[in-house]
Amino acid sequence: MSEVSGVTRAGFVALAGRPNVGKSTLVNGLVGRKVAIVSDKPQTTRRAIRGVATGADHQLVLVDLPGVQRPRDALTERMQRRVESEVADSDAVLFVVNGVQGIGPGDRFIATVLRRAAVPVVVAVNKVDRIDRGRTLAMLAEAAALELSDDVFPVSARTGEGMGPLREHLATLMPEGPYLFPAEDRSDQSEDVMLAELVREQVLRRTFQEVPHSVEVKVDEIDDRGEVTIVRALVWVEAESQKGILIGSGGRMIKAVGTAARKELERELGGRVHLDLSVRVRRGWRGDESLLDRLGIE
Ligand SMILES: Nc1nc2c(ncn2[C@@H]2O[C@H](COP(=O)(O)OP(=O)(O)OP(=O)(O)O)[C@@H](O)[C@H]2O)c(=O)[nH]1
Ligand SMILES: [Mg+2]
Repeated sequence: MSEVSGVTRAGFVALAGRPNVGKSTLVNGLVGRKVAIVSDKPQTTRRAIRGVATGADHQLVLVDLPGVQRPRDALTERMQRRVESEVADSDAVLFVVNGVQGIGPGDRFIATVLRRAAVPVVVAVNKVDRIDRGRTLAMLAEAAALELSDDVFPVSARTGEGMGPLREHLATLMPEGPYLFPAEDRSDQSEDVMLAELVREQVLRRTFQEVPHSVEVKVDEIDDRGEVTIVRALVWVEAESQKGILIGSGGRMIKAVGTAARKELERELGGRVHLDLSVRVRRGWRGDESLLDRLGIE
């Protein structure tokens, strides 16, 4: 073991921020591999996913969280409760703001919650690849004016700019101690949930308005037959009309989702995949507490 001589630090970093600011993209960047799905639709992340980033002398367990917003149903209520409990249990919070949009009331609300939590906060001003230097400096000043933290980092989760210094700094905030996960681990997600999320990501890319929020994917079967792995997944929607949209005229939409998702599954599993998708209407699944339990959204 290389750690015998030196001190190691390990702990939990919870990612907080409004929907769509780039929390999941940042987690993937820090981990160095895709562990969380990403989309341009708010509320992409529904579960608290742990991504593990292990360095020479530190391990960050990054807790990717749903974006903070006003709850609308049992699903979003659970998501918000989870954010608060994960923040309270973490060793540091990475508060992510969107450099393109500036700091708004939603960010100020989150800042109030984080102040109460009494956990050290680091602020990341993300998406600096989309803004010029003057605007970046103005954003850093706005973030510092929240008076949450003296540690404000400009980053681009997309290009990787600024990620090294951010990571080094987060590592200094972790308590001394042994690693919490094996160094080769990247995520705590079960395989069936990861595969279902990769299918949902492809649905999110192709749908609009209420449809992305109404879709959940559940993988029912993963059958490894050697030369090919057969994956069967159910795509739930909340209404017949949404089912029509997802299937598309002549089945074109579901075929496009299936083809793109199969490629992602093949990358993830490292081999050939046969993906079988069925679309089902399941009215009100977002309000069904026992179903949310079974889906592991808690
Ligand atoms: N230009 C640019 N886009 C980014 C960057 N980081 C994330 N994005 C984009 O921002 C959108 C949202 O990214 P996500 O990582 O899904 O955001 P999130 O904060 O996890 O969103 P929720 O899970 O909905 O709370 C996606 O379209 C990303 O590609 C960045 O550094 N630069
Ligand atoms: Mg996310």
